[in-house]
Formats: sequence, C-alpha cells, structure tokens
Amino acid sequence: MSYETILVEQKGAVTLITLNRPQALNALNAQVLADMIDAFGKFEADASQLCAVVTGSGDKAFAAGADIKEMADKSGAEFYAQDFFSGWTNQLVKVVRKPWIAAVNGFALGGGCEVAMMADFIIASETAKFGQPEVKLGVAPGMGGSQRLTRAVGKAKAMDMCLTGRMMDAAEAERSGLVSRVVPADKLLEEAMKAAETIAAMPPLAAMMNKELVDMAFETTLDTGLVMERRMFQVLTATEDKAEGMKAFVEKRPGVWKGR
Ligand code: CO8
Repeated sequence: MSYETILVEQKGAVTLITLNRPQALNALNAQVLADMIDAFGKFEADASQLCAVVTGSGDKAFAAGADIKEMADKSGAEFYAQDFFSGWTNQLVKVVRKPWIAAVNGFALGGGCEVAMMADFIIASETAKFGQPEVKLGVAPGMGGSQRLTRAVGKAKAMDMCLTGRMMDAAEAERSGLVSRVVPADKLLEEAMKAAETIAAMPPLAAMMNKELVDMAFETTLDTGLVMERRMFQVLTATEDKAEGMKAFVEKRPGVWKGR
C-alpha cells in the first residue's frame, strides 16, 4: 500500500511507518493524519503484525510539529467545528491496542513531540530534540503536549518547556523519563526494530494486556488499577499461551505462541 506522506513496510511481524515529508521536516498535515489513520488501522487489523515502529525520514526531524502553513489561515470556528487534532488521539491511541514505539531522530517539536508521546515508549537518537514551542506561535499544545508531557516528566519540566518553548536534548529527555533509551543516531532504527521484534516475539495477548495495564496507571486510582491488574493476570492464566510459556520454561526451550 503506498501513501502520499508516509512509507509503510512490513518487516516480519513489525510494521515500520516512516513520516515522509522531509522538505517540511515531516510536519504533520491533514494528509499525514489520514495516511496514519489508514496505516494504523491496517496494522491493528492484520493478525501477522504484532508491533509497530514510527520514525521520521531524513536525519533532521521526527516531525517539527503540526503543519504551521496549513493552519495559519484557518479560522477559530474551523478549528472548533473540525475538532482539529482530535483524530490523532482518537485513532492512534484509543483504537490501537497493539504496542508501538516512536524512534525519534532529530526534532520532535509541538505535534511531533505529541505524536511521539502517543507511542508506548520512545527510543531517541543522541541528536533528538523535544519541545512544545506552541506558546511562541500564540497557542498551546493541542494534541496532548500539556497533559502527556506533564505525566511523563512532571510539572517543573513540563511548565518550563511549555512556557519558555525551549527544547530538551536526548540526554535530558532520558534523565527526565520522557524516553526509555538513547542510542547513537546511526543505530536508532536498528535498535528500535530490535525492541519491536522482541515485543513481537512475546505472547501477543500478554503484550497487549501489559500495554493496557501500564496505560491504566494514568487513567485510574491505584486501587482500581491493582484490581484490573489482578483480573488481567487471572485472564491471562486461562490462555493456551500461558500453558505453553510455563511448559517451555520448564523444558528450557523458546515458547511457540498461538495468540489465544
Ligand atoms: N510546519 C510547516 N513547515 C515547517 C514546520 C512546521 N511545523 N517546521 C519546519 N517547516 C519547514 C520550514 O518552513 C522550511 O520550509 P521552506 O524550506 O519551504 O521554508 C523547512 O521545513 C525547513 O525548516 P527550516 O528552514 O526552518 O529549518 P531550520 O533547520 O532552520 O530550523 C526548526 C528547524 C528549528 C525545527 C524550525 O523549522 C522550526 O522552528 N519549526 C517549527 C517548530 C514549531 O514551532 N513546531 C510547533 C508547530 S505548532 C504545533 O505543532 C501545535 C499546533 C499549534 C497551532 C498553530 C496555529 C498557527
């Protein structure tokens, strides 16, 4: 399947999605959103695909934000009537239950940082730079920056980033808990694919429920989260993959998963 603004490749059980508008530093416009929704829908529906990686083309940017040129002349009424930006969270976060990783090469600013934060985790290259510079344009984050960044790095850093618009480099992002790992720029894709392949090799239902449980930690009380954790644990003990996983451990061999 070919798209106007992204590249999509299936590599074994991993779908690699590359934001591909390098001339605009992979800025996110309406076409990127439409292409991403379609690609993520196919990833979610394809039983052979178990994890995805999203990265940016070129070595300069993951995505330098929502497309400012597309938004500049839009009226406030249009932004509101279209519930502008809602598609990203509604389609990429709420619909997608399989794990996916953002591999951030270069700038992840504004909407770019926000899409990276929609991923289950971020692997950054040493050259990555994160920022929510919307304040400089007279606006505020619109795709989760003020909420997901604050949950990821805490109030002090999130306020600093949103109020000054300054960028955070990869080392600071790792120290602050925004990214899970920092790797050399020339190893980024290799490392992200390796992580995705590791996830894709896990029992799929267990991977999906682990994702759901960690996400729940941001949505609910500790008591409710702990109950849900026990229930999902108990549900997983009823799967064929649990029986196989424990048998394979005892027999000192890799498990062979059925996804049920
Ligand atoms: N949207 C559209 N085009 C962009 C964007 C963007 N977000 N970022 C870069 N580009 C384009 C540039 O216009 C330029 O195109 P051209 O060659 O045609 O002039 C090309 O990409 C290369 O960029 P630069 O020449 O600027 O490259 P530099 O290396 O000099 O600078 C920077 C790189 C620092 C990343 C710089 O491009 C920059 O500051 N970009 C904008 C970052 C930003 O502000 N992002 C947040 C966008 S807003 C958002 O995501 C939330 C919604 C806010 C609503 C706003 C309503 C108006």
